[in-house]
Amino acid sequence: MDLIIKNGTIVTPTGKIKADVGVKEGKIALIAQSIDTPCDNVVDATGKYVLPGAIDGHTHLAMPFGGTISSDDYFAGTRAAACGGTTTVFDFVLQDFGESMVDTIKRRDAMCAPDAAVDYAFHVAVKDVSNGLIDTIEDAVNYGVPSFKVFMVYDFGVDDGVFYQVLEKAKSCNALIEVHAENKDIIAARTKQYLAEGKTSAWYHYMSRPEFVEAEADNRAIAWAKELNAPLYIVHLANKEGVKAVAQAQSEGYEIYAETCPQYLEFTSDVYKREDGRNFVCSPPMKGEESKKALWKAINSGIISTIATDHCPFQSYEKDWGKDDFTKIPNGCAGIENMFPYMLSAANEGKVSYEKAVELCCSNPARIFGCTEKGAIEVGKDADIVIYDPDTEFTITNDKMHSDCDHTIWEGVTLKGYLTHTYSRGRLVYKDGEFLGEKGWGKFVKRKRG
Ligand code: DUC
Ligand code: ZN
Ligand code: ZN
Repeated sequence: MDLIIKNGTIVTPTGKIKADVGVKEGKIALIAQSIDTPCDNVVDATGKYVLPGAIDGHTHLAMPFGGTISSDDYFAGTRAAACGGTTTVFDFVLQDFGESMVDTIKRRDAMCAPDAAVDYAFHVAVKDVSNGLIDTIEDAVNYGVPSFKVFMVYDFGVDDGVFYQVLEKAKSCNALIEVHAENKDIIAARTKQYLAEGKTSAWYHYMSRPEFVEAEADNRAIAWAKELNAPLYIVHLANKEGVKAVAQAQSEGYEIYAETCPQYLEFTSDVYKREDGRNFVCSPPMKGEESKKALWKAINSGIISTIATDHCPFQSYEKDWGKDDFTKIPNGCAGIENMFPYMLSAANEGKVSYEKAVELCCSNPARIFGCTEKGAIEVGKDADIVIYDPDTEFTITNDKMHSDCDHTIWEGVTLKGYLTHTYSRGRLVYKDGEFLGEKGWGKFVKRKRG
């Protein structure tokens, strides 16, 4: 064995077991009551949990957006991920007009491969399906990228016709369509009105896209998916009516998934009234207390399948562009390093079970997105492993984070328990507050949906 983790408690989605874990050549090679084979690298995990590395299904690294580029490039983003126990990072790659889906993937991979510190995968954000490009969705599926995203908002979003076509195509080739659901036209109308009235603070970012603006789009997207009987994955679900719509479709037997993010579970729209409210500007915005409660409930009842971050940080000086005009604030926040510790802290506090945290952050994203080698402490899987100490406390401050961003919306939030080690394919990449990985270690994860 190259590594043996002894005396820990392994967490799976269905229970906990006290066992040792043996790692050989980057894979989990043995799980047994006691592994006593000679090994130079034995780690004692007495009193600790041994968990699969998390999979963050939703990040925007080095993304051109809001007049700038998100501040974590591939190295910074994946370094921060490693230090937060996330060992697979999904990035959205924006297709160029006229570009095939596979060319989009290869273009991005050429940029990322030298930099990633943990394994990475892509979803293609579709813009153009004209002139036969729709058929290149199937080529991408065969290449190992079976998930695509459409934005119902932004200048790079698609119209309803393209969304419909993409759903139809995806169904025919076992791909999954993800959607950023908000109503673009209502946002535009409300924004125009607020600006005309001189209402320009960060609060009006929320007011321009409140609950119903997201819920309406959720319902519309779900209606089309139902009509086509195509699978649909709603990213960053943040409103209570959307939860209802997802639950209803699921109860009718449709393959509809929902993802939410820690920021929607921790904060409410009140953050936009704060002096530093612009730092919290992301889309969809944080919603009211009732939505927050509905999201927690949906997690525990199984309506929400995954947690991801929507990690898309911008520096303070860029957020400041919108001090006097909320429309000039680049949308997005940091979170890649906080997701798994946050959900494990929630488990430690009894808000969810540890098993549920593993399901949401590891096994469900692996299953839904087709990462066959990831997401579980099981013999044969990649040795992406986190060791977690439930008996410590960790207060998040930006100086302890490993992203390139100069602030975090999580500043001052105290977590119960924290990780001590992260392994990526058996290699130690994080220990006790320190990044120990390397640029270029991360590999592109080719996927196949079951
Ligand atoms: N929302 C954000 O806040 N940032 C990136 C893209 C998105 O949809
Ligand atoms: Zn989005
Ligand atoms: Zn996003």
